[in-house]
Amino acid sequence: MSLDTLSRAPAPSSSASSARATGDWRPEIRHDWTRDEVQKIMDLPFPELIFRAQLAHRAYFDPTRVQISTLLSIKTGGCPEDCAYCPQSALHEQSVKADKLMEVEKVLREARAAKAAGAGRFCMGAAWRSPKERDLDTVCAMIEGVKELGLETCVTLGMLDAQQSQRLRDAGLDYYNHNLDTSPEYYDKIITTRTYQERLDTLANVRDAGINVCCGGIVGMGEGESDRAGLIATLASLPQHPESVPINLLVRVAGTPLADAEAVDPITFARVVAAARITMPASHVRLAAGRELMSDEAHALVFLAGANSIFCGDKLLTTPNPAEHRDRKLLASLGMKPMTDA
Ligand code: SAM
Ligand code: DTB
Ligand code: SF4
Repeated sequence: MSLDTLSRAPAPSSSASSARATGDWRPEIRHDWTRDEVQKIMDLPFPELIFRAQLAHRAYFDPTRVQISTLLSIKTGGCPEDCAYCPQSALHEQSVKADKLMEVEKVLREARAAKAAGAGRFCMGAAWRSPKERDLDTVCAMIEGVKELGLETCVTLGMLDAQQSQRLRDAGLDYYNHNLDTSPEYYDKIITTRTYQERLDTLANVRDAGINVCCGGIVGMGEGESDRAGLIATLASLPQHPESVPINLLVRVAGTPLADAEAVDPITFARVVAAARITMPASHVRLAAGRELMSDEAHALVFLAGANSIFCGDKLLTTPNPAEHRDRKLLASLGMKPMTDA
């Protein structure tokens, strides 16, 4: 979908009852986005950018619906990787306390509560470089149990080889989350213990096993505009777009090397989300970490920019997330609803 194609798109109809206001028009799904093209999109005058993001969004989704995921840390802390943003790295001066892998029954209790609270997808995260075989047995049991509750399943366990990916698929896993985090060029300022190529290899293994891919990155780690464009261009040029694209606003955690990173304003953040929406129009774009400190107005802006997924529940993995009642009130005030609601 070129900028030209987008500008030739039909104007939305004025019918309030038509959620997909662009009728049958669909922006072309491309896999050859360049950083320059993405940069040009991100730099558009804001009203133009939001209009284009809305056109792309409405061609594939009902813009009043939000996909709700719940996150649970099934194995917290003690991670051998050195990701500069992460409070779970054992290599940072002040990291969270390390726990053992949770018991299956305890995880299923949390999943039942998430379902009762309206979640459609249950995501389980482990602070591992990659899973050990014995741990994978337990995670597979968790996946089977969560699926039986009628929830979609997602796990994020670090690097996976082809065989591990297949085992997870056989257990019924729907999504695997593994982020690229930033541009290829900025990556080694943030992580030195695993390479960008290793991340791409894990994504290919997951894809080849037939699991849906959840892959995005983080804004606010001191990267430049060109790195943000580089991240989106890399994601949008994968052979198949990730079905879910989490865009995290850095949660600046004391004791991590990025604790004092310069804050990114909501307009800059919304520009990145809009670029993700325009370049990957059929994907769920998630407003992921960073919502706790975002105003309702900033949330509204990011939804207008094309985000249509959030994590609900008062905790992400180790850091706070808005309370459930705040999210319920926010969605109601915007006239938006969870995708699973009638
Ligand atoms: N250990 C696994 C891995 O890194 O692949 C899975 C868990 S890891 C916490 C999942 C993702 O959470 C990271 O790739 C990163 O994008 C995001 N994340 C972690 N800490 C964050 C923070 N402080 N702010 C924003 N996003 C963060
Ligand atoms: C993703 O992109 N964001 C989520 C999920 N995938 C696993 C994690 C956010 C973690 C924020 C820091 C924390 O709570 O530890
Ligand atoms: Fe470990 Fe994942 Fe945190 Fe990196 S992001 S330190 S791999 S838990």
